[in-house]
Amino acid sequence: PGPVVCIGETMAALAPDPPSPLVNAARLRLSVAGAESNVAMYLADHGVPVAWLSALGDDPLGHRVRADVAAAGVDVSHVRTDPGRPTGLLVKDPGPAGTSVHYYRRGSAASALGPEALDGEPLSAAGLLHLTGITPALSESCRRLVTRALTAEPGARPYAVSFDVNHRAALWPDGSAPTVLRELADLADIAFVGLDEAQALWGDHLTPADVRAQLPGPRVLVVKDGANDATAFSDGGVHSVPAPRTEVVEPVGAGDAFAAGFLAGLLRGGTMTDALRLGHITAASALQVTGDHGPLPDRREQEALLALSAREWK
Ligand code: KDG
Repeated sequence: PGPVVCIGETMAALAPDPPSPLVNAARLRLSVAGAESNVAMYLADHGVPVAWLSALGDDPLGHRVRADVAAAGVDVSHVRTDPGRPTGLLVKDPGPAGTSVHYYRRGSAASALGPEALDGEPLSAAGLLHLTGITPALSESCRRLVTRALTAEPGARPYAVSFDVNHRAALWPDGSAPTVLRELADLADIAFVGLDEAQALWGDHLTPADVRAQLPGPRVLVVKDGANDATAFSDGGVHSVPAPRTEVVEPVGAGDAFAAGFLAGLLRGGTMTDALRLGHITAASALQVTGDHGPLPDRREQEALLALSAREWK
């Protein structure tokens, strides 16, 4: 199969350092935040050839985003520079009840992406396209991009599409998220959703099996339940793997890391159990750092973890 292509917006991110409510903060740390480029960076860590396709402003924050994603081994040669629009910005506000996120992304360069991003390179050579439920919330043209990728006629789409629901409540003020995200996720070949996310969107008491009943379309559906299990539903049946116990420094980015590990496992030709384990191993790398992107265990350590018996893994 050809390389993986991840499409979506990546923003510059500012966070008080040390963590404190923004109103009292004196210093901010600059980093880079974007669900799809996180997936791309972790895929690159796993040795999977991967391109990130997006648009950035012709501004210093855009140059920083491009450089950071490229430094992780991701092909950024198809990222467009839009001189008329800024790079999006995310500002974190840590508080006693958790960290809230403030977006400054309306009218950003990436929000002007549209379905034409799917024409020509790099999609013409791709084996897998990874999208998330963030993109359809960004603008009308971004929604058309995701809809076109997922509804292409058989044969018009030589690549599989993977879709992580990634519900960001702040981006859906009109309340349409439950309907739109369910319809889009159901069209994907591979879909990811957190159980808490599915419950917030589609019903308080859903079990993973109920989520599968809501989303019968994807060939592979992964329902993640945080520190508990991740369950994959596929033609081959239902496979659950518990999350290893991990010290949690900051959870942001762990969902993206999980998706990358799972996809890398499938692309290596592993079993569903191998793919779920690699998802958990990759997520643990994100949980142990304050940023979105932490270092993976080396390949030998990964192989040793994949080789454990089910009882040893627990
Ligand atoms: O998955 C982590 C992302 O949520 C974060 O990096 C920022 O992409 C982001 C968003 O739109 O919230």
